[in-house]
Amino acid sequence: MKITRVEAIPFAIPYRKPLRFASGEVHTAEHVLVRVSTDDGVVGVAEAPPRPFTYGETQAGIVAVVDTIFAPQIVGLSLLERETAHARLARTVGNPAAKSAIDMAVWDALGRTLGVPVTQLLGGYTDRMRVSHMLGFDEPAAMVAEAERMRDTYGITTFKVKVGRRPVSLDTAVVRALRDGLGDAVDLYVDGNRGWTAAESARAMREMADLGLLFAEELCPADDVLARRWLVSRLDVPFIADESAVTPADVTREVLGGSATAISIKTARTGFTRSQRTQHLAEGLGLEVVMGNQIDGQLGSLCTVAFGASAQLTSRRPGELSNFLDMSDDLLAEPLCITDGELTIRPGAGLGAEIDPDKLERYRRDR
Ligand code: MUC
Ligand code: MG
Repeated sequence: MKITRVEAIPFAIPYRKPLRFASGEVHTAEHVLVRVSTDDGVVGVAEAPPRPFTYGETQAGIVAVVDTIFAPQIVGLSLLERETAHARLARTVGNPAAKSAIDMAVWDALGRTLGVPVTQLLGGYTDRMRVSHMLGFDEPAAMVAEAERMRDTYGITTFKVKVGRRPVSLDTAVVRALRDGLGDAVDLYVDGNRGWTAAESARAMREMADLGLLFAEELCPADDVLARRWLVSRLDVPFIADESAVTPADVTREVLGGSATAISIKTARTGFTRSQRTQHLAEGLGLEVVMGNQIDGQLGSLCTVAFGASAQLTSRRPGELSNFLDMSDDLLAEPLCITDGELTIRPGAGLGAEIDPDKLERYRRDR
């Protein structure tokens, strides 16, 4: 069970359709595959999606930090020394996606070594999650058409609508068109990626008060401390902290400070080890949790569902598990399938994921 090698392999797969939101846009999945090998010949895998507009990481930066700082700190540890691995990675500030991919690849390697699914090691609550699909910026008719396609093809009935544009009516018109077009049989919530001010957010939420939204997420910057507390105190739906609450300490600060009332857990930025700390904190604080999407590929989505399905709190709400559908291809040998609005975990050992060697050869960018 001794870790002998940690590799970071950059790859690039184009999106069929770019995803646009208030803090950025994504045209190509320029991610990093992390592989952790052991002296038993086991290889654990996970995926790091760089999000420079949220955490400052880039593809080249992730490869560099894994190769030069993290790999030397991890090689030689046992797969059972995960807290030691976590403490060593934590000596370096930032780099959440790089650290998380290593953490999840270690868990995957442990599951493969023991012959059990990671989701069972984490808690084993259920084997599936309902799926929520994230709708990026477009014209109202195009966003309604995409939601209808997701509903009719995959049975998805929960949608997170990206908002945060100016004037706010651009987005409120979309949400109204979705409610009018899809009716009350779907659940809708909005995510502003910090695009509006608190006052614009309050106005937009007033304009949408009759649309039965489930949640509002990160509508305005958390750094506007008093304005955000003011906003959250006026809302009658839970306000999800996403990019403002990456670490468990951030969650404590945001929630006890009155600037969030629910949280998004993203395995792409807190791995399994830290996501579990955040989950336990949320349970203690009595918070709603949504398993979020860091615009993950299939491997990242598999990590999200493995974690989300492992506990009651994290599997209660639909998880954001479907944006890999917008990619033109992926690395997994057997693609993920969303059926009747649900994604199930893979039954095999670890994450149950096999990387297709031909696809990796085709998309890797280090040769
Ligand atoms: C989300 O929930 O915000 C878009 C930007 C980012 O950091 O994550 C995605 C999805
Ligand atoms: Mg968000």
